Amino acid sequence: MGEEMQINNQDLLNWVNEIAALTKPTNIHWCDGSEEENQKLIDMMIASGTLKKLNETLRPNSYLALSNPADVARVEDRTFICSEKQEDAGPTNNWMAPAQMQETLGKLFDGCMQGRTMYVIPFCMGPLGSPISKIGFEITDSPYVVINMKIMTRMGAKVMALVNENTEYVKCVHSVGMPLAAGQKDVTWPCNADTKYIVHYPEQKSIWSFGSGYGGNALLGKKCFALRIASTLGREEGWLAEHMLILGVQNPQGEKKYVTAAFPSACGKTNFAMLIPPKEMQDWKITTVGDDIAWIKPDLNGQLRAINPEAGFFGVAPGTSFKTNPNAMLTIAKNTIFTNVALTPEGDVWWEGMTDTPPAKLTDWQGNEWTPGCGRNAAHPNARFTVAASQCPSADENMENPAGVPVDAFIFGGRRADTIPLVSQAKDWNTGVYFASTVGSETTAAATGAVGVVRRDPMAMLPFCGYNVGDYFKHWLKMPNRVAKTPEMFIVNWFRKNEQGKFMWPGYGDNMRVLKWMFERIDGKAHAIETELGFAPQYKDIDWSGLDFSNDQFNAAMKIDNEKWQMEFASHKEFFLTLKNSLPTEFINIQETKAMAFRKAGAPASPEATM
Ligand code: TSX
Ligand code: MN
Repeated sequence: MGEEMQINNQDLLNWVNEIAALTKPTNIHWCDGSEEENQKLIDMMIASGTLKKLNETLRPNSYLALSNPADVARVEDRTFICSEKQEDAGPTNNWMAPAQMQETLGKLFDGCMQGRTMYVIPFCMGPLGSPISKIGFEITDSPYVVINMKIMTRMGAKVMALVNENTEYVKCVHSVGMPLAAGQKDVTWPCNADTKYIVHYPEQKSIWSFGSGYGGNALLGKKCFALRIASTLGREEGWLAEHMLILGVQNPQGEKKYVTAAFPSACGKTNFAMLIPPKEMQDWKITTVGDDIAWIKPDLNGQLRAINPEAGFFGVAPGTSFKTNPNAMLTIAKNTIFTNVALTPEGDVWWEGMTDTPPAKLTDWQGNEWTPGCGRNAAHPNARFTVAASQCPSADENMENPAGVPVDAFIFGGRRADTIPLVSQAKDWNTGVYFASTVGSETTAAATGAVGVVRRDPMAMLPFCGYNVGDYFKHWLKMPNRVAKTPEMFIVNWFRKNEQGKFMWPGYGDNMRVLKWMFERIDGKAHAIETELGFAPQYKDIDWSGLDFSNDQFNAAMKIDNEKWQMEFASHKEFFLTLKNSLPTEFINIQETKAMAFRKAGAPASPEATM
């Protein structure tokens, strides 16, 4: 196995030895990424009870892991950006001085891998050999992390072969934070129930994670590297690391464009990335490059090009069905790791929203017997599937292209019951960036207790920007200096509701109609009217074939309500105040100008207004 791999980097060897000396594992294993290695780890985890093999006929080569109930999601309040200066972490990140954090972590990591094997995972974010890709090494004491990293990244000997004495790489250290004393029996999901730290050192380009084995806390290539550290690298090197899906749109003439789209959580990013056009628009085709993260860089001609740094999908299972996302259901038909979903008596998986009628009997995500109406969730709401992107029926032909795909448009959206119209196109780059910085979703009871409060999530990056968010906005505003032509910018809202509380827009596959208008706008072919928010389609500008959607319904979904927008701009100002003095002056100007325009247009007649 790993013994045959060449390690041509002294700094790497020194670092691995240093971490081993600190964490004191029983064994060290260099991962080669081979099938044999993967199978050995799976067999070991089946024997230990961490994994259960699913029914080979119903769900070939697939496995179920159930986590500790105290370890089910990312821990944002335990996530830190440890830059030398607090100002560089900005007003939206937790910060601690690097020296102080190192002292804290030094104690926690001392001996934390005792009784365990330390795995060294060479991995590449992005296609091998791409000028946009980056290499990382994750040291972990979790075999579950290793088999997930094999799916989510390019991993093992093929990455090691690219490493020489000069290779730069991101150092990632992960421990579940539960050492085993001699003879102590392990648990099926080791973690540290009391202490968790997700720590980023943006100046050292290193990541330390302690106490959790779940998702973004433990698969350090994803949110920690590909967003928090990469956003910092992007700012230094002149590119963008974004929380965006990437999809291809092909028209009936075979012309193709690529768009990237940022949405906060629970807006259906994976569904949008795998969209199937309505029956009557089957001559349009949507293909998937990525569902979560995009690295976007100008090429030598000044064309922005995007890669998906990930090789797999780590998707939320609940809500995924043959109705909401057939491509995802087909993707996870085999070779998939499921975490915290329910188990059927036949040895298949189930989760809320997968079928209209639940099975009569299940084992729930905590391993307990479950029947419909028992009052508990069968699957945890944040239950996940881990699966190779290459298995997706809508996988784009350029998914593995080291050159990436050209970006023709950026889409930004949130989940808003009112105010935000179905679609608008920004008039210029700066107003597009402004609107992107103010997107957000209304809170649901589950998240905060307060219902209907807008939680702003700039570019869907609030939990993922590795530096000062004001500097991040300024970086976006500078992009026109780096590219030959800036992509078009669109703001969408699939989630507007009418007075009866019903969604106004059918969403899902019908979003193709909006994408078609965008496609033709990019070509300068589609008609639009000018509004206070930019450009907007009229009813006649949208393809309605096969959908019963009236002019009145459309106008309601598109309505720009003057009073609501006065409140909206006031709320932008409030949000900007929380970002303190890091905000670009461009935003303040846009806020003031737009707020004034809506006040003038909507103000009741008054002596002042008539002067
Ligand atoms: O993913 C969604 N998208 C994007 C799809 C390409 N969802 C699910 C969000 C939760 C993850 C949506 N939900 C979308 C959407 O466009 N729109 C809605 C709201 C909606 C929900 C149900 C219906 C219509 C709209 N219709 C019926 O229930 C029949
Ligand atoms: Mn995400």
